Amino acid sequence: MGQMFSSLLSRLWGSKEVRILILGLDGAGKTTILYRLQIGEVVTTIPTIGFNVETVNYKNIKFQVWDLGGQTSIRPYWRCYYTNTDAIIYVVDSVDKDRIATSKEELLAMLDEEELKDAALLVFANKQDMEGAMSVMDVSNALGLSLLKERTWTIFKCSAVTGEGLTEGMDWLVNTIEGKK
Ligand SMILES: Nc1nc2c(ncn2[C@@H]2O[C@H](COP(=O)(O)OP(=O)(O)OP(=O)(O)O)[C@@H](O)[C@H]2O)c(=O)[nH]1
Ligand SMILES: [Mg+2]
Repeated sequence: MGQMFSSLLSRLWGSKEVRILILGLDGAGKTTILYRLQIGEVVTTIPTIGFNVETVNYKNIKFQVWDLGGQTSIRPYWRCYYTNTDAIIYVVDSVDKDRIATSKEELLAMLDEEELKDAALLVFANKQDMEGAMSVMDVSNALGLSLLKERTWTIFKCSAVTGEGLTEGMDWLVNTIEGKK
């Protein structure tokens, strides 16, 4: 009853909290994106050992955003955070052609997890401000996104440094989550 009441209240006030995970290889730009979304600025980051968690308010929705470290040794711990995840933001360094295959492997392994079967997937082809960045189409093909079955997904090009593309991605998340309510 209490739960029903609080869910009614949160619907009335539009304060539904949405749980988001930001995943991707180390150096992809996850932490930079998190703080760009939260405070609107480019912060100086250090590699994340463990996680950062912040609340991002966007279009009347409260996003609880978990940014997990992407180093090889830390990736096995991603699964500890999967429960109750509404959406995944998967960040790719579009300049890092050498590791795009690794990024694909990690993405597919993560999407195989039962706990994430209903989570929407937003891919950010990040670092588009840099010379030699793969196009959004190239990143999409390299990750094999078109082969994903029964997954609500999209990909946007973006730059955490210029801010390009981040709003478009967040708008897609809002629409997708509103549609699923
Ligand atoms: N030019 C450019 N640099 C970026 C962009 N996004 C992130 N960076 C830089 O890339 C480096 C790594 O960014 P982080 O946000 O720390 O990467 P991360 O994905 O959190 O890495 P881990 O915490 O190790 O998993 C930093 O030097 C950022 O300033 C971008 O869009 N353009
Ligand atoms: Mg980080």
